[in-house]
Amino acid sequence: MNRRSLSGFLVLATSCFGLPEAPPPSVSEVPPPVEVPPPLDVVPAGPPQWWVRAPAPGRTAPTNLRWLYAEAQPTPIGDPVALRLIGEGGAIEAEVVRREGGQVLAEVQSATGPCRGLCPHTTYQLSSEGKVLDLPELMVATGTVADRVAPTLTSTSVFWVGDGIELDVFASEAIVVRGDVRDRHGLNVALISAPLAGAQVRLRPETELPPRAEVSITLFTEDLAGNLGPTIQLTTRTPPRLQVQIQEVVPTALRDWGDTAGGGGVPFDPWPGVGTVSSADEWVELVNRGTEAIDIDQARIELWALDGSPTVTPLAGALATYFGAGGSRRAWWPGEALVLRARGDLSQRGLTLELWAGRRRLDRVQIGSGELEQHAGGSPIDPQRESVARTRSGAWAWCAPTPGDPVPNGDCL
Ligand SMILES: [Ca+2]
Ligand SMILES: [Ca+2]
Repeated sequence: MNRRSLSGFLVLATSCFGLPEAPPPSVSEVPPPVEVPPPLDVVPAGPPQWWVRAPAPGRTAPTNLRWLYAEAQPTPIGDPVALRLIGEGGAIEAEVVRREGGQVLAEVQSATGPCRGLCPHTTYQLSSEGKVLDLPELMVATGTVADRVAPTLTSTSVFWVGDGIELDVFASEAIVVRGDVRDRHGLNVALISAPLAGAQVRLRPETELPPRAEVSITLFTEDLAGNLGPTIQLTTRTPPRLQVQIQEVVPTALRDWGDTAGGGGVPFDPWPGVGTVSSADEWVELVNRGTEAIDIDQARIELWALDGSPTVTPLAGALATYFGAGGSRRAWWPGEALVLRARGDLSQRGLTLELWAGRRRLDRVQIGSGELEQHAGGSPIDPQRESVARTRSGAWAWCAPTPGDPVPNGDCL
């Protein structure tokens, strides 16, 4: 499966207003999903291939083009510092001003070509460091006109992703967005955008923001021809810091934890049933080690089970959950254990479990035979101790299962 996870996000109420020259952008209800890291994809071998992303392929570029957004995969070694647009009448320079992975945003140096900008009705090829990047997607073709019309923004929203914030900006055409996050105490963090230009841009702070902080955000927008769009100012509150730990893993269930028959009808509580035992009885126990209750719908925490058939289980989408101290999806109490049935089956060994909240990994345990693994896994060596659990010393051992009890187990081998 694709190991990149797709997450939806919750929109937070924000105050959001434009400057007098522009109508206020509306706050959208449901931002579209976006790819969140981690960097687990296999990087294709060979020299980088380039694509022009903006101006969009197949659309004519204005003759006063200022911004060019191109992407290379894999990321070139030694990022380019300049691109060159080569047309029939001559070449025009484009200086790379922003880089993010293989993405580059280049500013067209309009004084360098023969036409004070791009020449009309001309098809340009890109080159980098003297080498023409000669794929069809690399063409930039101009029409006859310059773009003098400012972009309009259709919506702006800010939302929580894990314990960070991100923003979406939607515009009437491809735009470049710059911005920063500030507070009253001197905080000043730049926003970085992905893509670097587009009609839909997602922004996130370059560095972590303090938790539970009142911050103000300013966004400056312009279109690809450099026409300034609205400046957006909004205020929001950052989310609390998430601290969640993996406490127990039962990758080889020996009891009917899912209560197929009997067991009180509460799956994954400390009283297993007497029915059939299968992989559906496997579970993972997490503990909220933070100081505040977690709304698991809002926090967007994901459990990644990386084995022969990797799965991603958003906590809000677990096949079954059991809150050990009466908590709920809206309020997973501080110190409370949450037992969940993840998607798919867990391998007995060669299993890495990771907890992700947005772009931050909260915890990880590796079960297998390698040097980095915390526990060897395999079949339980004692039928009473089928749980791979974090002990009081922090080591991992076969322990008697205690689903719903956050206290590390003393009954271990
Ligand atoms: Ca039960
Ligand atoms: Ca427990």
